[in-house]
Amino acid sequence: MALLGCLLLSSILFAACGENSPSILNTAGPVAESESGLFWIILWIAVVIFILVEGILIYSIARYRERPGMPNPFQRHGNMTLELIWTVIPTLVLFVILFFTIRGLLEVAPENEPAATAAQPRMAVTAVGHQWWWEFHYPNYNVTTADVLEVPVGTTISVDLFSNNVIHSFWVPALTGKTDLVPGHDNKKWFVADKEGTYMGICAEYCGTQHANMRFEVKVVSKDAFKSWMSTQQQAAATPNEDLAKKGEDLFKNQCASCHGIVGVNVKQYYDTKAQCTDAPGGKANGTPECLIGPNLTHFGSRNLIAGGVLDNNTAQCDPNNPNLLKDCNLAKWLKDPQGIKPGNDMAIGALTNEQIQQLVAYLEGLK
Ligand code: HEC
Ligand SMILES: [Cu+2]
Repeated sequence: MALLGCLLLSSILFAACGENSPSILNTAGPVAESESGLFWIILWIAVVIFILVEGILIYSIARYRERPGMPNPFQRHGNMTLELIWTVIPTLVLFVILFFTIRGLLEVAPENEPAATAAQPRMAVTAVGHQWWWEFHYPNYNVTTADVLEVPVGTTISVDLFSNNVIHSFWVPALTGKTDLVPGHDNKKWFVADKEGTYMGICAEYCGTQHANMRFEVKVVSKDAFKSWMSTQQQAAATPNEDLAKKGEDLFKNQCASCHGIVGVNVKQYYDTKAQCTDAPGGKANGTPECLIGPNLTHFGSRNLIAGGVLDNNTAQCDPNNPNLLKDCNLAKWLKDPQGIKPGNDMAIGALTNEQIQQLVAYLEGLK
């Protein structure tokens, strides 16, 4: 039984060791390293204390167990020296942990964001928590995207956290710990990614029924790859030239443009939700072009996730002429039944015919 128990336990432990597992111990940058460092310090202190206390306990049980004819042991109740010792030692241990905790807090605090240098530049991003998906705005480039936060490697990413609905929490286990997005309270955070790769991000504060489907990806690419990605994102949407996609664009204008923006089609430019979509004087109301309720779709075809990661955007399976489009292509599934896939989400639309879905897939997946 013990062996079986150990085997089962180890399988649970090692199950988390995959390359891309979103673990705080699988770090890819200095902020997460500082945080996991604190975890290890506290764990090792606890291990030492555990072995010490359990060791003395087991030793005492064996050495001083009751034997026939033994007298009652000496009673130490009320011994001031002992009482002091076992009050002071834990207090000191807690102060050591407090020291490392405060040091860690200061290391990753917004005030300690590294200054931009040639080797490690800085980039600002606004992360907006919607119900239930993430929007990312790049103020220096005037670009807005959703679900995937693409960033260059070795760059300080300075994140402005904004919500105008409920509290969400931004968490990318491999890169940085959690910070809440509190309506009316402007939280900031920063992180650096040292390694290229794709890291999972999660909303870590319960925000409604689809909270678990409010995921995102941080895609870390080389500085050159980022530049070329960004210059594509800055372009207006591609004008479709084949028939299916053209019909898709018309359909979008008629049925989707009240909630989604596509630059060059129904909006002139990307908008900054945090700056424009507020209750403050001069703020725009929900439903205006500056303040649409759904993700901007200008370059939807270049993204990996659909609707907070509830589905992968499996572009390769989305050839509009595929007779099994509705089985194979996740975008088609989403358009067929957004409420079935993500119940309660804000995309409430009338049923589309299979033909319309085919046209929309042709159009949207072409928006690279
Ligand atoms: C009433 C507003 C509304 C209408 C109308 C609407 N959508 Fe949406 N759409 C949303 C919202 C909100 C989301 C995000 C839902 C979520 O993730 O919780 C969304 C998500 C999406 C996504 C996933 C985008 C991403 O980046 O994850 C696609 C694609 C999409 N909609 C396409 C369409 C198309 C095509 C139409 C027209 C047939 C349409 N939508 C009509 C509100 C709307
Ligand atoms: Cu959330």
